[in-house]
Amino acid sequence: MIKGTFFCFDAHTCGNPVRLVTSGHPNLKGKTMSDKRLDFMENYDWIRQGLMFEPRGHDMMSGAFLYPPCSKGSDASILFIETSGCLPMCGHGTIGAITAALENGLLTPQIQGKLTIDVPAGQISVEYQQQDEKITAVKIFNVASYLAHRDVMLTIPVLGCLKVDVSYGGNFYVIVEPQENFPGIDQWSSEKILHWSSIVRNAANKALTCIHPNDASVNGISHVLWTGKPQTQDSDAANAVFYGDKAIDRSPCGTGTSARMAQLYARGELKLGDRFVHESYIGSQFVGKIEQVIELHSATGNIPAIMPSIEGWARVFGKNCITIDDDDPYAFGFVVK
Ligand code: PYC
Repeated sequence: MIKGTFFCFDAHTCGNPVRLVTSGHPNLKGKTMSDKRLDFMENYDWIRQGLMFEPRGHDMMSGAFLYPPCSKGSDASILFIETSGCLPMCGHGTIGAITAALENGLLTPQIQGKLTIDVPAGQISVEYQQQDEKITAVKIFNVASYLAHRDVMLTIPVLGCLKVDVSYGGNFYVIVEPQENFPGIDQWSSEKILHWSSIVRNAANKALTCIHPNDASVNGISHVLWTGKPQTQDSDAANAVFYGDKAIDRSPCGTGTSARMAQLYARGELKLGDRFVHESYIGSQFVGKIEQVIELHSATGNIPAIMPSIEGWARVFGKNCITIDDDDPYAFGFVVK
């Protein structure tokens, strides 16, 4: 029996996939996108599994559903789906989803060139540039981002000790910079990055508690951001962001770039107003900027934070009508370990 039919626009943001699903949305409970994310994870995760995992998706697959706005003044809401679950925020996912939605008339901005979007991690603003029918650039004004843990020593069996920071940019990231036991992403193969990433993420999650001060449902380290020398002279930094079980982000990663700017700001290596060109593992670029410096209020005190922006582009390359039929033994996908 067919459990669901999903019309999708397939796109990529600077190389990383985005599947914008435009039909088959479940009716989600809750007032905020954070509530709706929890309802989706509890009751509709089969949709994510069917659309993201093989054979309909792959290790890097990520996607988004557009929903009506939850807050006053917003134009729409986005629910993110991915191989690893439902992220509180996804930068490349937002750029791809907004591009596909605007180019196909699925969003009508109240103000030309600007949008306000509710996401599970909060409310974000978006500015976009358009040439004829094409959206040529999307700039996200992301959620407050902050350095959560600094100079943490992790002991990784076989590899040795790693000194890491943990930073939040819409998801929590362990950030590993070049050091004695890690020469930099330019010196490691993608196989090596994939091998060590889940081990480092597990070790960091065992050693540290990461809970967002204003939303306890946003917790745990989900991503590892490895750094190293950029491939091009006009990039300020480079990364390989690991997510899910086997993925390296092909884009420079929006929430990763936000987390990295928050870390560098806290360490005095970036300042208010600085532009930060961040390069992905395949050499594509996002332009980041520290737009504001703020105090993030929480029950336990104020946390110094930044309000980052990230700008990138996406291209839509296909239309897809996908069914999930429970007659199919692989209706809900599979992962090859
Ligand atoms: O762009 O924020 C991002 C992202 C998260 C995971 C993959 N990309």
